Amino acid sequence: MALNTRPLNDVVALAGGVGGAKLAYGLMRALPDSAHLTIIGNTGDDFRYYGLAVSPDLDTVMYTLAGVAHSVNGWGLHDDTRQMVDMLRCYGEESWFGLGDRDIATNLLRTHMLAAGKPLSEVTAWLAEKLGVAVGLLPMTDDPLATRVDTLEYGVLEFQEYFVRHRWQPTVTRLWYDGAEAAQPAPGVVEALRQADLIVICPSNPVLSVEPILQVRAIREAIMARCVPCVAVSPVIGATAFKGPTVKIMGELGLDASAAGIAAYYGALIDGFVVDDQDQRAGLAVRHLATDIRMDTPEARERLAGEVLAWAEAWKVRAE
Ligand code: FO1
Repeated sequence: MALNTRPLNDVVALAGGVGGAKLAYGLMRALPDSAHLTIIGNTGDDFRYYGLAVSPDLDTVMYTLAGVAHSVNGWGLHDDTRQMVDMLRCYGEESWFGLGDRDIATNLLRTHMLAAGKPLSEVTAWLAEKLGVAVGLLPMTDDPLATRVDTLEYGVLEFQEYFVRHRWQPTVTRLWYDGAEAAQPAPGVVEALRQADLIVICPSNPVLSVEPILQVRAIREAIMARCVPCVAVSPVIGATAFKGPTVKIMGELGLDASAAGIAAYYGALIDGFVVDDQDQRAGLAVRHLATDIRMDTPEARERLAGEVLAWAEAWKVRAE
């Protein structure tokens, strides 16, 4: 039995929206220049908005890493305006999706490049490079894979309808991932996972943001086949999610949304779980690190990421 004792040169992080983007930013800042960071982003939230191909989670990560994300919302661009949406409202059209005017440029270019036959992974790499993002940002898949939500009040909803239009208030009765069986990992995703010295599951919603990534079978298999540590950072503190519906939706689906419940949800996918100090006595069955996991400032993101890296590096894990 050999223990993997490589230093952390290659780190791969699975990220959803705002919480994932914050830790991705921290990892980017905390890793030495010589290390490679690859972010695998969720595309289960992607949708068409009046023909525009919108990839909310990829853009949230990209804007955050580029330092241009909206400082309050976490998604969209800093200092953006909403004149296009206001004009849609004048026409009596749907205006519930607050796409910023400058954000339209990103989505126009994505739509244009996809229509010209380029895969999402290539488009994402191009956009990220133009914004000066120096880490790898890969969509989990170039294939269609859409999170769908069945609700008590409205029946089946597209993800953004559930999340934004109805502000995640409907009661979720079922969640599934359309297209998951056929979806292949985007080029570079499995290679990055195989090459990784550490895999991090960011503090994103386990069922809405991380599970779509894991539903790409080859991604789950690559993580299960790892011989390096895989650690997840909790998206909850006590009974509260940082942002969004993690606790509400997991409860509606009969899942335990406590730190211990989320660690159990990931099960054999993880070797360690990072929880808030408040949750250190939460009955965790997995090796864990308790620290302050709030990421309200850039410094806090970098500190948390640095602690995660130092912790994982120290225990050089898993028998092959
Ligand atoms: N989230 C909202 O809650 N309201 C919005 O109006 C909204 C607009 C939006 C526009 C572009 C974009 O990239 C993301 C946007 N988001 C908005 C965030 C996004 O829909 C969700 O946070 C994610 O899909 C869940 O991670």
